[in-house]
Amino acid sequence: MLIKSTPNWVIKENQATPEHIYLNRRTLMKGFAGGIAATSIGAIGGAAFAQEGRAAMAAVRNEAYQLDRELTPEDINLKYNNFYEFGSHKRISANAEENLVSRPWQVEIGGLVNNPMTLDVDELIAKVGGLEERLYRLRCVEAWSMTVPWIGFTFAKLASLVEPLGSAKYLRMETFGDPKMGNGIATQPWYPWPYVESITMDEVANELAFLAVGAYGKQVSNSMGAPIRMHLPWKYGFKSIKSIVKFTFVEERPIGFWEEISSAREYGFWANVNPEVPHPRWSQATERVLHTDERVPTLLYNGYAEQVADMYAGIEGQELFR
Ligand SMILES: Nc1nc2c(c(=O)[nH]1)N[C@H]1C(S)=C(S)[C@@H](COP(=O)(O)O)O[C@H]1N2
Ligand SMILES: [Mo]
Repeated sequence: MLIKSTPNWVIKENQATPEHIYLNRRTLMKGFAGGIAATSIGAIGGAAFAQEGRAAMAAVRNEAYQLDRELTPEDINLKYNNFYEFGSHKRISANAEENLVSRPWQVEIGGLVNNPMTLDVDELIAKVGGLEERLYRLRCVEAWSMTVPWIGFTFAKLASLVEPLGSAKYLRMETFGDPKMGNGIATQPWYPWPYVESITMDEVANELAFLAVGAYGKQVSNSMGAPIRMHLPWKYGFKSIKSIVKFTFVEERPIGFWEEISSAREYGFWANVNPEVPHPRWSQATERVLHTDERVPTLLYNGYAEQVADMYAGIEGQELFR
């Protein structure tokens, strides 16, 4: 089989560069118009595209997913992060940019499935076929929020590739655990590395459950969890594990990274957003919108009740909101 060196979802630079900047640069290159020095041509090109060296990604926006607020500027999403593998503070961006080697990247999908596979992330993307863009809200358990234009595919598509068996009850996900790549792993040995998260098979099948491989029209940045991370917009952000290396369909409920750290007292398995259920140390009634600094009311299931509430009917006795 012929393997194309450039996957067909990577669009060419001239298609990705905003039109006015592309034309402008071409004009400049042709005629050196207006006495602009050659060095500034490079600067214009650099600013227009691939300032972080990430390839552009083409995807059709799925209009079913609308936001009730503005899109968070890209720069804020790139530079305000939780990614403990690179340190336990929000400014891990430069460290992740420098040290996370997100390609080539092997992804293992196995456990209780008919068709286990280990493949390169770009091969996986090609295999699922058809990326879409979705605008999603993200609500961190720390009571701040942002919105993200993710590019990716549903968990359901991943599941249909490997065909889970009837005995599978949960999907377990794992982040890379190499301390040479994430120095926070070495400097914070008291944490239960690698980062693990999991969801139920109902949640795997839910239309909202999304695996992101891009954001803002490009490959997802290292700081945001390159090359592949999950996003479950109705749950607190800690569920949405980054830089995934392994998906395993299992029978027993796995214990998540934060669940283990807090002995399930502060961060539980379900972690569904609910303004009426406070965290043991703070209220969840409102959230700070990152780029405007506004405080707005938090919504049940982060505003996605219509798509997800059904999954929790009959298990209200469990700690669904922590
Ligand atoms: N591997 C890994 N995944 C992770 C985290 C982490 O520390 N390590 N932090 C989580 C938390 S608490 C949040 S709020 C989101 C933050 O995603 P963002 O930095 O893209 O906003 O990632 C989640 N996924
Ligand atoms: Mo978070």
